[in-house]
Amino acid sequence: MVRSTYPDVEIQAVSVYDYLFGDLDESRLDATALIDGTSGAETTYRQLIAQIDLFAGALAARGVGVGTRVGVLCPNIPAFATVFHGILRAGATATTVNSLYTADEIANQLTDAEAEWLITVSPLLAGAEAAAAKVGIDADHLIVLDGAEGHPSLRDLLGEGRTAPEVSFDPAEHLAVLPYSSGTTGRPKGVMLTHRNLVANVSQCRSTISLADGDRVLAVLPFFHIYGMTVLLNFALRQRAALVTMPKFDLTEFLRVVAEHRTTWVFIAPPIAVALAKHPLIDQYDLSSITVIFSGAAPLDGALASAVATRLDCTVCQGYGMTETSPVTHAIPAARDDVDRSSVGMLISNTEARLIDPETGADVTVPGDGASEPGELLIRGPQVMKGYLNRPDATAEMLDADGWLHTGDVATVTHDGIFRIVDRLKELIKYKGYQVAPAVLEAVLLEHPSIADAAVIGAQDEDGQEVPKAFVVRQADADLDADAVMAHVAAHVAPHEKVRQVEFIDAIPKSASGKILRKDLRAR
Ligand code: AYL
Repeated sequence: MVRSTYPDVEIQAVSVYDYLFGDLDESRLDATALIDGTSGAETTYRQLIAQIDLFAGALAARGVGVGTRVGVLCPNIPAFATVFHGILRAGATATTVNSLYTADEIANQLTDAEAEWLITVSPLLAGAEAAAAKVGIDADHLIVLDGAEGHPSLRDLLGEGRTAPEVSFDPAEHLAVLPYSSGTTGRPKGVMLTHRNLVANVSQCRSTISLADGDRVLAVLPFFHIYGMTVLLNFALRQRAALVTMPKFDLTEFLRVVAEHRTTWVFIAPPIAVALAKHPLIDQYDLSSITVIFSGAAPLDGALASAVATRLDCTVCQGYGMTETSPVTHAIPAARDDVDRSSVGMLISNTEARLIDPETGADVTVPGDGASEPGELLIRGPQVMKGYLNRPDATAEMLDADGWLHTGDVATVTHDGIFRIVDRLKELIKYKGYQVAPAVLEAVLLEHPSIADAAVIGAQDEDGQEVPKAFVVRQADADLDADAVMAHVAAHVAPHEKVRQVEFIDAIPKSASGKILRKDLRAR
């Protein structure tokens, strides 16, 4: 077993709202909390808290409280913070939805999470309305923040001038959020994260990641995903930094926003690092404000990390974790120049890890010198989820009786506690840091009349980034080419889930019990 080398921090038994804003220093109230990167509009901490309270009050007046689940389908805009923290402040649970999802995917999540409300913005209204209709959410339960005929708007709700309700719950048990993750296998499942999980992960980040007040943080990674939710919306705000929001990634706009708002920390996923290392546009902008680029959600190549660090003259760090761990478990401390940037750094505070042989379950030996043999990474700590919603079997597969979470990732560890992720046992694919569940794509492929069988795995593109690849068995005499396969999938899934490579094959290799042998496909 490996324990974090950081001293343990106290995890306060309070709600997310109380932890983030309960003891906000008078001197910080008028500091900037949020900047809309598109319009430049600023929100101070005082304004943000007032809006959160008003929003929570308006929700409570409509019966939203402990036990209510609220879907949030919204890009990164400052109002996301009001909505998200307002929902939690009212005692309700937020289920954040990928804003790229199709109407069917939105509806699936809302149904599974038993959401009774949906909050969105007018550009996403068509999908939101279709999903709401499917799920039985009425127009008055579909809040459109910037306003739409027949729906409550943010201005309407804040304008009611209500005060936040008194709510009481046990932070260690009560669900703050239900983000979706496919975990090691199958379709997306609701990840039950309590107030304590989220408070813990922010507390752990605070003691190990050096972002501080006065920092200006680029918030381009989506708040609906656990990375943006915890690291930006919770951790950066708890540090009293300013978040500069961007609703989507576009390289030119990204560079303009960094240069204009002089952001100091930029959180990214690896594909943005590829652009920062290679794209000619980079030289046309003043990016000298950047001190740290922090990458997570998928493997970052070491040579790519150095190329970015040299070109932008900044520190590049990497973190690791998963939705099921709120998410952060490992990070490279910005000040540690000696830690290899292709590693994921060390365990953050209050966190323990084991590496086990996936076949035998035996612990891998941690050597006195050099690096260990690879083993499946197991994690234990206060950030580990309560389980998957309504799925005791899937929960039991991932979380054992002693509280160890089986990540499905393969890692090594050095004698001084530096971890490296070297492989993935689970079927999950990461495309641009987003989750893609092979099971979802395989079901879509099998709906095509000319496809007899199919399997999807992760393959690499020319930049070394992971992309979904389909192996397809055609029906006898079927006239089907790769473009037709890709077009069929694209018509049924969100853009990040598209199949990007196709190989035709005679038969999908399967075990005696009918399980797809993904290892054999990867070996081809
Ligand atoms: P999910 N290197 C390799 N693989 C990674 C890394 C990394 N740095 N980070 C995440 N993964 C993979 O739920 C790994 O397979 O959460 C892991 O099981 O969308 C899976 O992605 C989890 O995917 C941070 C910043 C964590 C971001 C995150 C990412 C959370 C992604 C800590 O400081």
